[in-house]
Amino acid sequence: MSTFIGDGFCFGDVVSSDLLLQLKNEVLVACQLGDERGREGEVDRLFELTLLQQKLPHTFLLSEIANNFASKLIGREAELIMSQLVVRKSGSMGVPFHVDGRPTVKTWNEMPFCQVIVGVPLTEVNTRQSGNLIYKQGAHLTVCNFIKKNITRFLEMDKDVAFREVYDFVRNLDMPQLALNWSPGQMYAMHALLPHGVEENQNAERPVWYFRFGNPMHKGATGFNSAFKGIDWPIILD
Ligand SMILES: O=C(O)CCC(=O)C(=O)O
Repeated sequence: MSTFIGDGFCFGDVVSSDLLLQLKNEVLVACQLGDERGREGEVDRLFELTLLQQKLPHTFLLSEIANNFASKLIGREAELIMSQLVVRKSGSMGVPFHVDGRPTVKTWNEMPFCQVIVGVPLTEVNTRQSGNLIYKQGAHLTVCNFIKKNITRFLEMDKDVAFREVYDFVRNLDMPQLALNWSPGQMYAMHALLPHGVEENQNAERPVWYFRFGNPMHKGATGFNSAFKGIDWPIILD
């Protein structure tokens, strides 16, 4: 059985089938209203909840359920930084191992730090090569130690260069890996520093709502530094 602290991953409650049905209906609306952005060769769709939540009441309810789950894990009221519906189309490529930050922002100061990611799959995944989430068990602690050791140097570097170093470290980490299957509505949480990726999808479209929680006030170097000292990051302590 995985645990959030030891593994960097854990399952939570299963969302009720009534709610799941409503959520699936809202996905269709989200797909019409959302900001569709192709990534990795136009193979997936990504919709930012913040733009949509007024129009999607059940999705908003889901974000509150995810918030309760994240709050229990971090031991205080979790704050939603960002959320997305990620639909991996049939035929989509996989995503290599990475940790979560915002590699697209230009400087450390633009970077809100995400601490916990909650995922809610809307469909079943019961076989490999179906857009399964993969992760390296317990590797968030190794990544944390690597960043702690290099923090001063990283903060003085160009952000992209520092991130590349972290990403290279993450990809080359030789640690046990797990690929997940799930039932519809099976909520899960990952530590933001847990190396994870996604398998290619040769099967049905695979939608997952993601909710990212953290401290929006802890931007850039402040967030980075305090996070890894365990201040406001109760999951990892020295
Ligand atoms: O499940 C997905 O398709 C993407 C998950 C992921 O790697 C992420 O959101 O960081």
